[in-house]
Amino acid sequence: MRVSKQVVWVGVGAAVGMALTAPVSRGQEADRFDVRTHYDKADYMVPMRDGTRLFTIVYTPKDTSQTYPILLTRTPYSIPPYGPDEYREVLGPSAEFDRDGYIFAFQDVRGKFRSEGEFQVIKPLRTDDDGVDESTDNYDTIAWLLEHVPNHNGRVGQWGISYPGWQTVMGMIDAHPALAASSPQASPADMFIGDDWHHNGAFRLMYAFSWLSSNAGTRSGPTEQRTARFDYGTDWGYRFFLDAGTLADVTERYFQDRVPAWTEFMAHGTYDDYWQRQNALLSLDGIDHPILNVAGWFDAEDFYGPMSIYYTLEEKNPENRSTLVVGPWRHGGWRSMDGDSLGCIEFGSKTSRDFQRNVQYPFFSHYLKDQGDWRDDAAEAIVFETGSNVWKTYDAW
Ligand code: PG9
Repeated sequence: MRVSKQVVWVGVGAAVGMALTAPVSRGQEADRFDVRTHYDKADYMVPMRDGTRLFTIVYTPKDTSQTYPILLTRTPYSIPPYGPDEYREVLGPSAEFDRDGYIFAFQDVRGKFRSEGEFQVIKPLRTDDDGVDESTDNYDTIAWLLEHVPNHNGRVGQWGISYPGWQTVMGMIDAHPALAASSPQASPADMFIGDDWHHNGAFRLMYAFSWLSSNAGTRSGPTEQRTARFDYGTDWGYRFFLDAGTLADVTERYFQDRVPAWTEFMAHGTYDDYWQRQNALLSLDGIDHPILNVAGWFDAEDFYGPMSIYYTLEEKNPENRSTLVVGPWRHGGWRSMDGDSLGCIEFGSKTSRDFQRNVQYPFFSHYLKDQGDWRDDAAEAIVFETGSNVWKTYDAW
């Protein structure tokens, strides 16, 4: 890690110049405004180049006196509420975006929930020009939205936490030219080396077991229903896994051949071609739009991912604007928690709100709307220092 100048980042409003999977934090509740009053909701089956149609919900501002950028999130975790008259409580990465006015697009990725097709966990990029992958699905979705959703300003931003963060990275590769700003947050980069399933090659049975059993089973067709969480039959997780037996026993008892990714994992116990083809770091060349990379110091799932993505972007695209943010958060905590404490450790301020208001929101405002305090020469790294409990900015990292 190379650090040059350090500057203590002061305060709210001094803008330095995530999961969808997670509920919004208490701090955001206070800021809520009525989405239904200000936005219309529509859903579409968006065709991909191979004919597969992906279910997409778009919220558009009722005020059509101006144009708006599109903010896209693509996820395998569903995009409820599905009913035409039911609305999300918060549309953007934080409530500031809703008030400001964006076109918000949410999509079930290929093979998940109401989308057609087959889901493949961390699908490798295509090897032939005629193939499809998550990068082409991102591209085709943006192209379709620009053509069919009225009143946009021609610019698209994308963000997501964890798997949707990885989708954001896929969108950055061979990006649609209208993609003007991306924020991958806690994205995995390499599932054998440092993220989710393995840490330095050691298989994380507990995590793979729980994630795959809820998210990766085969399905009979599109659905709005989530898979019920696996019932461990005990709240003593350690005992459960002690008793689970060998990996062959786990396969026999719990998975059989119902979860393709589990079967594949069992067949690939080393860092072979199967895993190497999933390594996003190998494909991060030619990225030429601004990127905001977000990581949490205490993220036990995907800390390697955002850090290695940042380092690789810097190495392969030295001229491109790529900013690193690291806060005192667990996985996705910058959206699901206030960030003023973790366990018994206090951080002295609501660090998630600091990030949402002073970094994330100005970043997108600048690149998608030409508004706000963010500057093209913003700090290279915006990092929370635990212990002294201050945000610091660095012009090199
Ligand atoms: N860390 C989760 C994940 C990402 C990618 C693949 C599988 C799991 C997540 O929180 O989305």
